[in-house]
Amino acid sequence: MRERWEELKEKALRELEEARDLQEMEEWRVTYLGRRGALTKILRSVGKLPPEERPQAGERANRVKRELTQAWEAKVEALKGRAIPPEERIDVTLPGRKPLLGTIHPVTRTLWEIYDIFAPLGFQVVEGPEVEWDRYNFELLNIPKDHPARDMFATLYVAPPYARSQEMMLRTHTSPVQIRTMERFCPEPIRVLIPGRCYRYESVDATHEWMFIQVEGLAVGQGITMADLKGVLTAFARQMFGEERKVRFRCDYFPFVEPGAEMAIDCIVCQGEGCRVCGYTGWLEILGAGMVHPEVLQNGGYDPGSYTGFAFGMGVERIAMLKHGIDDIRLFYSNDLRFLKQFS
Ligand code: 2NL
Repeated sequence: MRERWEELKEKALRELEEARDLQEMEEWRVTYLGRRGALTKILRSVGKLPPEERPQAGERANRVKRELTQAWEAKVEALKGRAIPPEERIDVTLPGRKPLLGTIHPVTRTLWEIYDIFAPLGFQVVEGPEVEWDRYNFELLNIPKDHPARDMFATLYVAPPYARSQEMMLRTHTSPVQIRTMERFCPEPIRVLIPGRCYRYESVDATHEWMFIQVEGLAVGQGITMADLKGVLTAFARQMFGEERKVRFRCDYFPFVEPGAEMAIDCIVCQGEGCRVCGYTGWLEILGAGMVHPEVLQNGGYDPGSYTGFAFGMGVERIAMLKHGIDDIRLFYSNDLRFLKQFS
């Protein structure tokens, strides 16, 4: 009996020696000290010994159990506090690795600046589909089929096999969303700002892309006049390009307005003196505008007898280019971080 105890203790301690981590320690504990462990089993057999042997055997058994428990506890403590090998060590004093942060695209940034100017004037942002029906992109905007005004918009049609490919296109401007908004809100007065991607079948160069971001504004209500148009757009030009800006309105043609106008500001580079940027004219054209054509008001559901409105549209890239002295529109869409990071 005595030898059995010693043997068990030796074996247990040898195996304990070999345990390398806390999991192996736990396995060892279950094997020897657990409720179904070797030690428990032997302790139970003490009860079967003749009564005179029991006290001594019991004492011995308890001693071995105590010794093994202490050995186990000591090693668990040691393992917990063990020195971590160099390859597993973490130097908490090292500076952190900088995560790669994206930045806001310069066109988005410019768009947000435009929102910030128009929001206090009561304009809310509305968006709509980029693939449009001929009806919304052209017909309802006073541009009937075979009308020469269609030549203003080199259109990308949605290709066959769509049966009505000539009826469906990538929108050439955001104006179809203006019509959709009028249909939705009529007869309420509206003031909306409509941003989004537009597409044209263009050969790409420093000032033309086949995709660009347009933002249009539209105000419809009773008693709106050209004075409102001029006041709102002058306020915009001065907040965007400097309070000292002069503005110039000249006649222009857009099929969906009458009268139509273009707005220019005195050149922000030469202050109107004449330079390469303004083509030695002293002026920079920044947007097109006009009083909403009565036909278009009607198409949006408003009675042109009692409602009027003004509208305007601009290319956001062009605004960003003027503001930051960027000379090539392609820079916005070529994913060159050296360019993009300058606007963070
Ligand atoms: C430009 C000129 C313009 C509009 C857009 C508009 C929309 C409706 C009715 C009347 Cl639904 N007008 N939009 C009017 C004049 C000019 O954009 O050069 N855009 C880049």
